[in-house]
Parts: sequence; C-alpha cells; structure tokens
Amino acid sequence: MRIDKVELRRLRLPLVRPFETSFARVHDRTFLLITVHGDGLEGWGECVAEATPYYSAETAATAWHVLTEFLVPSILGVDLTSAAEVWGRLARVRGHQMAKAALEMAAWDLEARQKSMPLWKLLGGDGRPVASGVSIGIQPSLAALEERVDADLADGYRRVKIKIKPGWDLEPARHLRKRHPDLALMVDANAAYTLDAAEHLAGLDDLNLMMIEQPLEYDDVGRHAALQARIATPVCLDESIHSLGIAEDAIARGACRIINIKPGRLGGHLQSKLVHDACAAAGVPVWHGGMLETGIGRAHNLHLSTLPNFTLPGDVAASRRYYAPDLIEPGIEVRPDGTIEVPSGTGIGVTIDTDRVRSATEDSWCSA
Ligand code: NPG
Repeated sequence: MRIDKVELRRLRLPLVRPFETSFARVHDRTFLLITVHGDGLEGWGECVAEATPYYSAETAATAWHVLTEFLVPSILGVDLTSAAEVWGRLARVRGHQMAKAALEMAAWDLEARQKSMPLWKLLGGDGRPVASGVSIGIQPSLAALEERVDADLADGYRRVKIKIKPGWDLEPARHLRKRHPDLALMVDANAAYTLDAAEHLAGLDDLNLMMIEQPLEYDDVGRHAALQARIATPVCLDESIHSLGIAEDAIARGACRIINIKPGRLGGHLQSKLVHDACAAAGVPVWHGGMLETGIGRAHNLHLSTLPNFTLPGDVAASRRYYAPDLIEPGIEVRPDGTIEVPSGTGIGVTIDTDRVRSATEDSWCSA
C-alpha cells in the first residue's frame, strides 16, 4: 500500500440542536476531513479535534499544523504493508492522537477498499448490528430532559447517558430513574468534579446506574482509583485514556471498571484495538464513545464497535440527531430495536456527498 496524495479540509456544520456538556455549549462543529489516495482509490478519515481545547488539548488548528507539517510527510510515498504500520511511522511525533487517528483511520479505509472488504473484517470485528445509546446534553429543566428522553426512547435507543455537572447531577438522575425504573442509564461528568465530591457522588449509588463517566480531572488516574474505592457506581474513564499504557495502568490501579474507546482520543484503529484487547484480557467491558462525528466518522466507529469486547451500547447514534443533512447519503439510522446496521460495502461502506462536503468546507490543503 502506498499513499501518494493526501487532501485535508476544514469544515463547519451547524448542529441540529445545541449540545451542552460541563465544559461548553456548542451550536456548530468544526472538524477536519482527510482523504488519502493510493492505487486509484480513496480512504476517508474524520479528525474529531474541536475548534476549542476544552475536551482535549488538541484543536482543529493544531491537528492541521501537525498533519501538514509532520504526519502526512512521514507516510507520503512510503511503501506500507498495511494500515497497521501507519501508527509506528507517526511515532516520532508525541501526542496529537486526534491528528494521527484521522490519517491512520483513512489508511484503514483505503486498505479495506483495496482488498474489497468491509472495514470491520479488516479490523477483526464480526459486522454485527451495533447497540446504540444516546448522549443527552445538559437541559434547561427536568421537563425538557423528560421530553428528550421520551423522544429518544420512542426512536428505539437502548441506553441513555445524561451529561452532569455540579448543580445538575443527583436531581436529574433521580428524576429519570423514578420515571424509568428499568432504563439502562448512565451519567457523564466530563471531568467536572474533584475528589472532595466523593460523598456527594456516592448519592448516585442507589440509582442502579450503569456507570459514571470521567468524574474527575482528565489526567488523574490516581484520584479516580480513590473515588472508585468510595463509590459503588462503576467508574468509566474517557478523557484519561490516551494510550494503551494509561489504560493498563488505570485497570491495574482500580481507577475504573469500564473503558470508553474513542479512536480519535487513542490515535486510531490500531491503538483502539490494542486497548480493546487489553480490556478484554482484564475482564473490563468497553463501549464506543462519540465526538459528534458526521456519518464519515460514525461509520468508522460502527465498524470498530463490532469487535467482541464492545459489549455495552455505544454513543454511535444516528447521524441526523446532529446534522441535517449529514455528509453521507443515506445517513446512519437507528432501527426500532435500538441497533444500527454496519454499512455494507467496501471500506467504511458509506457514500459521501461531495457537494455537501464542498459547501461546508472553509479551508483546504493538498499534498501534491
Ligand atoms: O453521540 O457523538 C455523540 C456524542 C457523544 O456525549 C458525547 N460526546 O464527552 O463524550 C463526550 C461527548 C463529546 C462530544 C466530547 C464532542 C467532545 C466533543
């Protein structure tokens, strides 16, 4: 496999509705699309770095810089045996997982297309339909939250995650649990608490939540271990897990009982597979996170989600929850049983609407 041309685009799309987490309220999404060309075929990847450095230190601008100056030049025109080799070729650059992931994932798509197989097969998955959950941003009132949850359950979703922050945590969780005693329910704090809140967070323990996601600082495995020892609700780590080493360390220290895998945060498909395998070996279930991707990134996520240890429903909801229209046609839809079919066809298996890509593009770059 040889990549002889790389195109990069920065796009901005309005969100169907604003999305609020403990760290920001957003109305639109800035992201990069990358296209790798080789042997007359294309592979596509989506860079999930945002316009702002609030979820992660990377931004779309840092990813652009690192991709164009360092990452793309290190694989361009190089003979590669497979996409699994890309990560090693990028290793001289420290960090910048989201930038690396976009390029690496595009290479996996290209390799799958070259081999005329669906991406899930190349990744070692089984292509089964993926159980889908929704992520509901912080709402202005309990009534608004109820309304959103009802609409999502009516669409078939199997699991509800609500965003929490100090001042919006126990009350909405209790409220939902009372209305839906059997709902698969979880909360996500996006690092909004300190260990001082341990006793307060133990107030969630009698709600039978699937997990609390990333309660404490993004780079603090040790305090998560201390928190997990004090609360019964399983802790799941997201922001903290940037690498296989940190994942293994977090598991060994008892900092979490569940791990959220996002290929953007980990550096691509290969690193995600390695974390998936390490979790499986340790008996730690994983699920696939979401970063408000368009259908292109979502398609990658679906293929990866068919590896065997993805046993919990992921944030891989239908693309029209976020973008109308999406960049792919047809969009990714949830079925009445709450699962999403993995796109068939070769590579990521979706048809990209290049006119829509063009009209949302704010800047572009090409290696050749
Ligand atoms: O379905 O894509 C989705 C959204 C899932 O809540 C979601 N993502 O904290 O995991 C998160 C959150 C997020 C979105 C984080 C965008 C960063 C950027």
